[in-house]
Amino acid sequence: MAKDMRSWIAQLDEAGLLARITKAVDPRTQMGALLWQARDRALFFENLTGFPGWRCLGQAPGDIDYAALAFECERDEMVPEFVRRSDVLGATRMVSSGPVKERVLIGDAIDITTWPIHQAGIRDGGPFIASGLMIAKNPKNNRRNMSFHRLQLKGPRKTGALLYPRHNWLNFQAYETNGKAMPVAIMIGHHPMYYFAAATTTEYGVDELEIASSLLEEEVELVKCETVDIEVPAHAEIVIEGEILAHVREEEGPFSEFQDYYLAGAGKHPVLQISAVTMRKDAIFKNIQNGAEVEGCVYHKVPMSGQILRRIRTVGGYADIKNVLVLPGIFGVVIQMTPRYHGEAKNVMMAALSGEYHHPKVVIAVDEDVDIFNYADVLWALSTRVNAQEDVVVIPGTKVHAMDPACPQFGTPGSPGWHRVGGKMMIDATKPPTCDPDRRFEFERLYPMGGETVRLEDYLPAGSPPMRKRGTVPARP
Ligand SMILES: Cc1cc2nc3c(=O)[nH]c(=O)nc-3n(C[C@H](O)[C@H](O)[C@H](O)COP(=O)(O)O)c2cc1C
Ligand SMILES: [Mn+2]
Repeated sequence: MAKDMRSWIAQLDEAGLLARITKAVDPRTQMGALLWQARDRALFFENLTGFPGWRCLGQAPGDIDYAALAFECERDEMVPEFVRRSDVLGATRMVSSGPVKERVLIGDAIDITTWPIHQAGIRDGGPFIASGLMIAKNPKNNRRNMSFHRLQLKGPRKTGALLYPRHNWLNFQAYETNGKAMPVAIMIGHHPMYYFAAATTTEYGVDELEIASSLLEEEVELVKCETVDIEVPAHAEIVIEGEILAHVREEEGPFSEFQDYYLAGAGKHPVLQISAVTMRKDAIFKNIQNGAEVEGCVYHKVPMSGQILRRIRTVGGYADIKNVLVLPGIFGVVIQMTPRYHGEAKNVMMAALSGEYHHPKVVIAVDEDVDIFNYADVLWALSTRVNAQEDVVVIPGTKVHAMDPACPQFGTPGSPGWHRVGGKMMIDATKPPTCDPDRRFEFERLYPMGGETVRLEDYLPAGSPPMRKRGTVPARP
């Protein structure tokens, strides 16, 4: 059976990570706050004020701590597991029909203003679909690309579309320079592996549906669209078909974005005109709350960490990289590694700062004895293992993410020249390398006497509350 959003809901439920909300919730005024607060479980809304018959899923996963459930591994293993699964592209297969074709709506039968699209943040320019995975083709070779593009609700068959200058923007440029609209299909609601795949940036021309297949470890079944020449997953909840109009730009934004800010990116953006909708007869809507540490960012953190891990482990032919974790707001990256030579950590960090993604501008290398999922531990390494005059390097005048408000902007959002320029920083907070064992030994972390056998729980009075995690004894290095 194909893995889809319903099998994922069942998996979350079984793991005790799904809360069913039967009390009435207004997506336009209340859902954003509820999703924001649900950091350690997914929410399944069954009663939506103003949207009878609809159900919605959000924060699924809302935190990196339980995103690993989708990969069926431990949290610390998730990024290496992403790399292992996506090392070889998977496959897609055409099928004649599927659940996403249970209802077919064409033209004026469509009214997306009746969908439970939520308003995420107080300054958002209205409700946005943040869960839409847009599939478009390069008209020169017909290769597919799938990526997230926020869609601002603008009418029954119309939305805005923010195409950040990456692959679908390149595709759109290929159509628009010839005066043509870009046909697109947008999928809403599927297994989270589609979301991790859509947030993966790799070489232009690689089909993210094949990445989804490799992450799912099964073939992805596709069906033909009704009004555009595009193939879409047969087991999605909803598919929107339409076109991004040529030479049309309209005010779009602001929107709750990945850095936890609203304004960067707002401006004049392309417009989607909808021609068809296909969906399951009891379709479940997918709402994504975006921000520095909510569901939207989880989808970025795993593939970005994975793509960086894949890239840096080949620096110098081999580097001993243990793990990578992108920080909240996703402009920062922590690399966990065992440096073998003087200067090796800097070589690795340079590679991490200039990969496929535009976001990384601060990279911190720490040693294998630092818990990169514990920001306090990372800051401890930063403050006890850094000699700032040699371990901190700033590279000025690099191209940074166009939605990084800390750096000056060139061009305007929605125009071909849109970008920002600023500094990138690397901080070597590793211990001296293994080739210098005496110096390295000076940084051995202290370990409590008796720590291998003595446990405080066994000495506390019966019925005492459990110790908080910070007090547990780490494994002996
Ligand atoms: C929740 C979420 C929302 C996103 N919104 C947008 C968006 O509005 N516009 C955009 O161009 N990219 C957006 N992205 C980023 C892209 O999907 C992502 O960087 C992807 O790797 C780009 O695909 P590409 O490399 O094929 O161009 C979003 C990502 C996530 C996780
Ligand atoms: Mn792509």
